[in-house]
Amino acid sequence: MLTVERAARDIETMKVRGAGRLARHAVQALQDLAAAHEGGDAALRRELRAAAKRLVATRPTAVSLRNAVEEAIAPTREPMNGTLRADVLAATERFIHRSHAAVETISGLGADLLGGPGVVLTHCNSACSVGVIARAHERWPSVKAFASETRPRRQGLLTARQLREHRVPVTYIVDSAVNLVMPEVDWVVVGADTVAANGDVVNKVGTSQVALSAREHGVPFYVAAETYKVAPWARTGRDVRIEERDPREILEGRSLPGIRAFNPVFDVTPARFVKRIVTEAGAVPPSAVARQVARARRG
Ligand code: RI2
Repeated sequence: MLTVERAARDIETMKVRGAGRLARHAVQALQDLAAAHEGGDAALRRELRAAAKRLVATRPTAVSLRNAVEEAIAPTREPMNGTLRADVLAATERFIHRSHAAVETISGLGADLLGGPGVVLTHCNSACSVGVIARAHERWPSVKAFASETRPRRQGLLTARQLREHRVPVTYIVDSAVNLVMPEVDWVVVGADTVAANGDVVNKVGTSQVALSAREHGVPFYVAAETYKVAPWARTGRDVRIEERDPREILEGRSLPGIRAFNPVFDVTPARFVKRIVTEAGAVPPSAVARQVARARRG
């Protein structure tokens, strides 16, 4: 059984990371809580609300986490069909299933968008982006990739390994080599932690620099993200709180007396740098993503 505290720690320490994965991890903990509950609805409602608060606070920027948790505990506000326990079990199961399916759909739609062989660059480690690149490589075996290191946690290594498992030829580069290799790149594909209503994209720090370089070189910049990463309440990326983590992550054991270290985890890529956002509901220009998601949520 995955306890709420254990899931919260896994997410806080980034043992579990990647906006989609951590959303599912949190939802799994809520499902396990409901499954093990032996009391009545009122007690379960209280426990679920407290658990949701704890889980959402772990990674403040990831709207995926907040939206997923809200969906999982929606039956505490609006009863569905059965007992609260049965309703939460159904809601959590539905979210986990739908979020896996969304990655699959996005992989196919993203590959359609690339539309042929070429070189893709990605930043950080996004299941959606890896899916798009792997699917494109299945269709056009000469597809190749660059994975940027992504300091300070070097999630680019995970990306490089995952692409290799899919047999995609991949070149691992340091973040500061992105602009140098951009002339060899045909498309950039990155994931997102949060997408604002105007299409601004909040993703791993450094993403906006990759976008700047892509724009300078005329390389299309695509974002692959499930609809539950869209935050209608954030008018622009400026409305999203950017998580700052312990500066020791960037110092890697060194001490720099008298020097302030600043470790922001995400940055905002303006919508105007983004050519298309690929969700499971289709690929749209960033200005259309909020409407698309509202339509998808209405069913
Ligand atoms: P998927 C990650 O955040 C990265 O910023 C990545 O681009 C984004 O989540 C989306 O990943 P972190 O958890 O959901 O590493 O596409 O801070 O896997």
